[in-house]
Amino acid sequence: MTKLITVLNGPNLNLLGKRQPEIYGHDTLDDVEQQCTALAGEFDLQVRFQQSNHEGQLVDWIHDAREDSGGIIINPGAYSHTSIAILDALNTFEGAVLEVHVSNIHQRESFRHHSYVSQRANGVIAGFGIEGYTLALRRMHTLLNAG
Ligand code: CA2
Repeated sequence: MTKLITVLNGPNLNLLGKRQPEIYGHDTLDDVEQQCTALAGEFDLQVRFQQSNHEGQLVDWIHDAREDSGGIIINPGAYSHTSIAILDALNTFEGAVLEVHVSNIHQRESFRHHSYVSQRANGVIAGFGIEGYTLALRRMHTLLNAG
């Protein structure tokens, strides 16, 4: 059966490719979704790609993923560094969680060095640009086929 992977993006990531290309590159979130959808097809996976600027919406989508998804790939944006609510929600999810950051958060301001989500994540990718999403999807494929 085709497994569903939920790909979540947090605040301001809808602006990817439209502002600050020196940090986040030129590709848009639509480009990311297309790349993930194409790769998922090769792996017989399906992706549900969602972005919100609202913390509670991301929590609700994590709850939805509890019902139907084998894994979550999440770029929580700035909520990585602040949100215990998103961490708590992810802690209720039984599948694999992979955290993606487009930029290298460890090379940036010190307030970006800590991520609450990393405490739950099975793996973290940072600083690989948007390629991080497809790398995470490859890793998800490996994890789902390991058990
Ligand atoms: O590097 C990442 O992916 C981040 O999660 C992006 C967040 C930032 O708060 C995290 O520390 C690291 C910010 C997303 C803002 O995205 C924009 C994209 C283009 C233009 C402006 C903002």
